[in-house]
Amino acid sequence: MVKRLLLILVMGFLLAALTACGEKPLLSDVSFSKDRITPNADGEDDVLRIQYRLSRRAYLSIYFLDQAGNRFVFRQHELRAPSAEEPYSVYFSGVVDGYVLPGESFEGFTVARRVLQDGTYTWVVEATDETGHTEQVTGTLTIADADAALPELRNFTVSPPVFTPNRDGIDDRARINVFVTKDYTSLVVYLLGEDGVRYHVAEDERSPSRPGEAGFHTFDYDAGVDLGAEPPPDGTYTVWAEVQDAIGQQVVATSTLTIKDGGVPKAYILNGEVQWSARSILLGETLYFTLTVENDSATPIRTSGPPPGTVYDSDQNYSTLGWTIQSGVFRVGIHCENALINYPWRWAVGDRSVLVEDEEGHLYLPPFTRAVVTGGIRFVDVEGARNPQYCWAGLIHEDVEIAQVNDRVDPVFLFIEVP
Ligand SMILES: [Ca+2]
Ligand SMILES: [Ca+2]
Repeated sequence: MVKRLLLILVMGFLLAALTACGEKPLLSDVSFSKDRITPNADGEDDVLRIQYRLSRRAYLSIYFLDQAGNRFVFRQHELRAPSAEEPYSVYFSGVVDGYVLPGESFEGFTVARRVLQDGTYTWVVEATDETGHTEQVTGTLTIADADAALPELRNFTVSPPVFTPNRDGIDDRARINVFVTKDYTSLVVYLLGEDGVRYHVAEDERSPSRPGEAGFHTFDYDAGVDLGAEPPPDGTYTVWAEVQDAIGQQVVATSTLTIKDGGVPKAYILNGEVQWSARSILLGETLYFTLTVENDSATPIRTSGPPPGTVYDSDQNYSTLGWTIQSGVFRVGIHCENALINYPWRWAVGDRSVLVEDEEGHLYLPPFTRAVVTGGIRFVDVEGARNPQYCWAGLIHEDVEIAQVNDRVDPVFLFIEVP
């Protein structure tokens, strides 16, 4: 008697549950607009539309099973709100999450999105509500003439692995190279920081292959410093290369790049002030100057000799003293109107008491540091027509610029008396 009552109760519950489901299926109106597509970007049968309706909040999956039962994922357990008046609608171009075929292995890149290989598949649209109740609808889809070649990324390299974008002429740029095996619609390279911020890297205009074409592509990265922007903070970044072909296949490759001592150097002659030893000298005498250089940035500024205190003869210059121009180096220079070259007399922006030396022997004025620079020019002849002539100081960023504020600083109207 008790057993029988229980049975009736259980049957009653089952009936109620069935009725509830029958009234309101979780998943309904599922349709694929085509049962065959040819994903090859020729404009014919390249895409189909998938529609479905959800009666309540659910996790939705759409996947494909090949004849052997291998699963290819288009949507994986994604939370969806109940359908409003219109059903959900999504285009499908044959491209699913990346997968690897039997016997296949890729070196140096991974496949993020890949087209289904030609064949017949069972499609499955599946919804699971928050109680764990699952419903699915299935059908058949044929893939034919798929353009299944992958846009492979080969030999993705970043060099040097550590670079110092600070305009000191040493490792200021990183070069990123990659070979793409197929014509593509987009190729992007960016640095990704641990905080999730992306820094885009532009393709070099001198890249051997045109954008969009298979071949060798190069990217030149200065961290923005050339345009005066502060580079990303020092640290190690993941460098991503992402390529996508016309049918939507995506291949990615990663490497790392470390930024060190990055920054925009800013240095000035303090107060734009130069102390000159005289306004009038006898031929054969020396004009001395004293000024202070200030590194007003968080970046060390590089310099080279000769050291402060050096006295030039007026017919000498930095080159004849053996201190040729080096790209990225800051030096104090003196120029007089009669000089034949720009700022012929140059000095390091400090002496050993304030400069620091790196492992390779390069000298730097540390961040937020001042240094007194002195020197002299002994006038051995009066070249040129002008006497008196203007002489002035400058702070030269060699092969980069002489900032306006650092050019023609505090001129002296110098008379050289010829006995
Ligand atoms: Ca097609
Ligand atoms: Ca550098």
